[in-house]
Amino acid sequence: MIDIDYQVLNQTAAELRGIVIETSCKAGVPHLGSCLSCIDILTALYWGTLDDMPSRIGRPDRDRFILSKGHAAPALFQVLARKGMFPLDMLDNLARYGENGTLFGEHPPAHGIPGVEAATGSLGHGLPIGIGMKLASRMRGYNNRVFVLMSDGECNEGSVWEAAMMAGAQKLERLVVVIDFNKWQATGRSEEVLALSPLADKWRAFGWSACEEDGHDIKALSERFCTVPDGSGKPIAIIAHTVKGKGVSFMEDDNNWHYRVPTQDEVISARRELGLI
Ligand SMILES: Cc1ncc(C[n+]2csc(CCOP(=O)(O)OP(=O)(O)O)c2C)c(N)n1
Repeated sequence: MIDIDYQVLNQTAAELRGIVIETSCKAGVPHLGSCLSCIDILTALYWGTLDDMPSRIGRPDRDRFILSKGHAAPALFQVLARKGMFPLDMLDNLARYGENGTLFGEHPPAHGIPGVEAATGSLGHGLPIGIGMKLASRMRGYNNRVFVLMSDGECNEGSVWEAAMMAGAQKLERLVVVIDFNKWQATGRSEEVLALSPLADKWRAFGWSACEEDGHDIKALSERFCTVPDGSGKPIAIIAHTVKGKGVSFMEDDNNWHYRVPTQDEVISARRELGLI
């Protein structure tokens, strides 16, 4: 278990929120609510759980993380830069964010950004990729862990359940799915678009060990992640209950922030609420 100061991590998460909000405004990048929803999960993973980076990058037995909800890439890019995967100033040219020729688009690209393990953005593909990685590393005798962060809307994809069945059958005990369960998807409430309940029981029925956590409790998440494998011999699904837009009162649980970009005044209000100014 890593020795962690969770007060510092909560501050890290607040700073990440602030910079992601600024980026959205400057570069016109959407999916702000989606990014804010999963920042505590990313913080718990990168500062509380995963191998030291970047020293282990390139090693075949490294832990892996796949952002299957690829539209939260702006949050991942900030995390990777702060973990030393690439210089922060690579992110500076935000005016080009999303334009042809830049590495930093709305989704993670396959190549070019150190620490990005897979191109994602087409929902429903991160778990199959993670299963392939874990199967390959198990064949080679590595005890690494593979974490896949998915969204709740993504669980509407058939590919997720085909993959879930495969991982359960293969007893991939070092494979972990974290579901950012914010109860929204792009166009409405997840339960109304295509009901997911009972979500944990669905994963269990596919041969997984499943549990539910507060997706904004960095300590609880880190402690849970550090218990992988959990002794059940099964892959693990962690249903992380979250709030879309978490951290900024006028964005929380308001799905307009799936696509909306903040004004400069809204950036200032948000940063003030986050205690950054
Ligand atoms: C296969 C596929 N279909 C549609 C989209 C367009 N799309 C982007 S985000 C999104 C849904 C967002 O809701 P959810 O997946 O629950 O993630 P959240 O933003 O709420 O975390 C959709 C449909 C996509 N990226 N991939």
